Amino acid sequence: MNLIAPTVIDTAELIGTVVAAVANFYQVRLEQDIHSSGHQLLLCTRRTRLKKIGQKVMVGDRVIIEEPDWLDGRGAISEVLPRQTELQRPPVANADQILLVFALEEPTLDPWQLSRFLIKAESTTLKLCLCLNKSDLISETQQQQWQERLHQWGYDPIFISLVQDRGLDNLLNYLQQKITIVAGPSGVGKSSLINKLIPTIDLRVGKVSGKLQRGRHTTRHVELFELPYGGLLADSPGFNQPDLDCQPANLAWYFPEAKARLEQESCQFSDCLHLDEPNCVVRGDWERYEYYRQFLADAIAKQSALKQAPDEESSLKLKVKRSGKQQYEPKLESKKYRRRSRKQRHQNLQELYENQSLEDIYQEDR
Ligand SMILES: Nc1nc2c(ncn2[C@@H]2O[C@H](COP(=O)(O)OP(=O)(O)O)[C@@H](O)[C@H]2O)c(=O)[nH]1
Ligand SMILES: [Mg+2]
Ligand SMILES: [Zn+2]
Repeated sequence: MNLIAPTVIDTAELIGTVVAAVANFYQVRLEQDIHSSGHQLLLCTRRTRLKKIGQKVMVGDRVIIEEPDWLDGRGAISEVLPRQTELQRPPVANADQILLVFALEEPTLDPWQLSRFLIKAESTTLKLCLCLNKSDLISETQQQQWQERLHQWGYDPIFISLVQDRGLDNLLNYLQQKITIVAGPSGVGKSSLINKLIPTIDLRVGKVSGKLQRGRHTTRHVELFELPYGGLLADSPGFNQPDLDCQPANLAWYFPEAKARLEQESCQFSDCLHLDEPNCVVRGDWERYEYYRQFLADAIAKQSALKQAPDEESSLKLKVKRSGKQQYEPKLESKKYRRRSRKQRHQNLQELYENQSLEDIYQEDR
């Protein structure tokens, strides 16, 4: 135990990773072990200088902390170190990979929905790992069929069952020492998986994120959870039907089976969209070619809709509905920056989650 509070600290060297963010508060896990007898986590604000230059702080950012108050576990973020990667949805910096989780049953694995998520994940620069849960609910034969089918798509999924504790060691190998975004539709076992891998946390399991339950615990905020042997996991609930907002010309590259063709040969036209153009090397009898055509139509529609309404872009956002219809919706209006009361500054992050309104949470980052 360190009974004497250190008087001189080289604060320039104090570096940590932001593991949670709510409004103007950031929870930072320190990399150094020197103060582990006191606080490994500091609740931090952002230096005014950073606000002035418009430097945002994201979950996953490595930051420099100044003026640590070891007694209260407080500090101030003075600098954000350069990001290796940056995702907007969910907003996470420095993630290494995406762990895409689907269930084989309950809900039944839907190849179209799975493909939407796969394409979305492929369109980031992050590595992708596909994990299929609830293998206890299907037969060996069915599992093998999925394995072969997905192999044709270009994937080698990890089959797991959380209720039977199957396949988890295999999965852990992928997660250690990495920042991983856990993604997938609701009900597939993402929260159960995180609870299993990190026994000290207790995420709510079995909640379907319907309209009324889209509270900030379940959908809006991102938090990084630390694996017992190193590595961070981000739960990213709340996107059930990812938007395909990629460039139409890039779409084929997000299908591994099409990408393999493009890497071997070229289409006659460099801007080939692989529809009816002559001498196209992508068009063909691969299983997901029809999905490619549908997703391409979505991507083109979305792009031309954005072009038609450039002025509205700032106050409106384009949403693609489940039906495929597009619609502009107003973005959340951000409130003016408000000074926080002393009481509020002394709340901990957990209380803040409970008390903040959505607008407050988003006022800063819009
Ligand atoms: N049969 C079966 N059910 C599971 C398994 N893993 C999770 N579940 C159940 O699936 C439901 C949804 O789990 P949850 O973790 O909330 O999914 P999330 O919405 O993706 O976070 C819960 O009722 C879990 O108990 C599994 O391996 N097998
Ligand atoms: Mg969940
Ligand atoms: Zn082509």
